[in-house]
Amino acid sequence: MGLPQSGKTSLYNSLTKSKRNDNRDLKVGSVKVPDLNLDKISDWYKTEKKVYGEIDLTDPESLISFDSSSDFLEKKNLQEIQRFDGVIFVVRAFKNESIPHPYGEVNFLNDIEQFVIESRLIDVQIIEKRISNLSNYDKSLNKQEKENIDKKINKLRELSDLIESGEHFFSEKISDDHRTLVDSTFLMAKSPIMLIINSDENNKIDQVDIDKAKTLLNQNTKVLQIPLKFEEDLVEIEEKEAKEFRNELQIENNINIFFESILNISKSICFLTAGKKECRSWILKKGLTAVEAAGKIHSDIARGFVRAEVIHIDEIIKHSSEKEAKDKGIIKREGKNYIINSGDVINFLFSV
Ligand SMILES: Nc1nc2c(ncn2[C@@H]2O[C@H](COP(=O)(O)OP(=O)(O)O)[C@@H](O)[C@H]2O)c(=O)[nH]1
Ligand SMILES: [Mg+2]
Repeated sequence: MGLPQSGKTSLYNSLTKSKRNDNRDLKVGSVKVPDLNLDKISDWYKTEKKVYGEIDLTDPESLISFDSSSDFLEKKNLQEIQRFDGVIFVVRAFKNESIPHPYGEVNFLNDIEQFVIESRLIDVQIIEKRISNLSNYDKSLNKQEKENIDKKINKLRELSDLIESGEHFFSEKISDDHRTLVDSTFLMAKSPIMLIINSDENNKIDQVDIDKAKTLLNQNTKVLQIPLKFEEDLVEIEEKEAKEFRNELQIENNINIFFESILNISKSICFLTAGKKECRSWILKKGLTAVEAAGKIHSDIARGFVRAEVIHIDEIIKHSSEKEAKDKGIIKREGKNYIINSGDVINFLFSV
């Protein structure tokens, strides 16, 4: 999300390696998530095929442009937004006279303040929509059922007022009752947000301003400075040449850090399946179990789950072969409830 001309499409293009300039539609693209562990295990197995995990990235041109937030819930937007695991918020810090800024001046702290206000309005609208759906309840409901619905509606009203007044979603004023009511509802207030400051390639943002940005959004927000125009241009040239450019201009490759942050804010990890034929990285929510990880690969593997053979990437590559690791007995046998760790290499045994 972000103001028009902040660099959202540049970001989308540099990640999906596409050249999109059509601004009309909500666009979803798959992006391969770099995983150093996958590179390591593929080298170790001398694998024929290497498959990265993917995330969906949406460039929501028509989704939000701050001042049009009243249209926000129209069309298919609400449905679409419910799928999001997090928000990447892009602000403009680059100066360029020929690209107008919607507020007339380039001031990303101001843009963030507006974003925070708009986010609350979006939440209020989402909650209002829930309330209006609930209010249209079936007339045949009995008294008790109607009372329950009215109670829910009152709680939702309270929540909406609290969010509107700037209350933090996880503050004490908002109770677990309130939170449970919107458990499966997307709200900006509870969505993980990461901030990308789109700067000129030769202009380092002051740490003081970065700290201010963090405070405005919430101290935990991950903030990255990325010169997006530069990154977008790099997509078009060879990897080797791109590296040289980077070194010359001393611009870090923040794109890798970007993906780490994405996994982090969406509370996800990567685990691996590996063999000579194919090595593959899978993205999974933190804290999920072996059988849930199996289900991510195929429902049959989850259904017929027998056990998982698990070894951490850093352990297996100390050995000369899978057979050696097996013979030494360092590959563990785990059951359905084993909690998957980042970097686990897993072989699922199943029978259907
Ligand atoms: N000079 C300069 N122009 C940039 C920079 N980043 C983006 N732009 C340009 O700003 C315009 C807006 O970017 P775009 O990604 O389309 O913004 P969106 O409306 O948020 O999708 C594009 O023409 C970009 O090429 C930058 O760092 N420096
Ligand atoms: Mg755009």
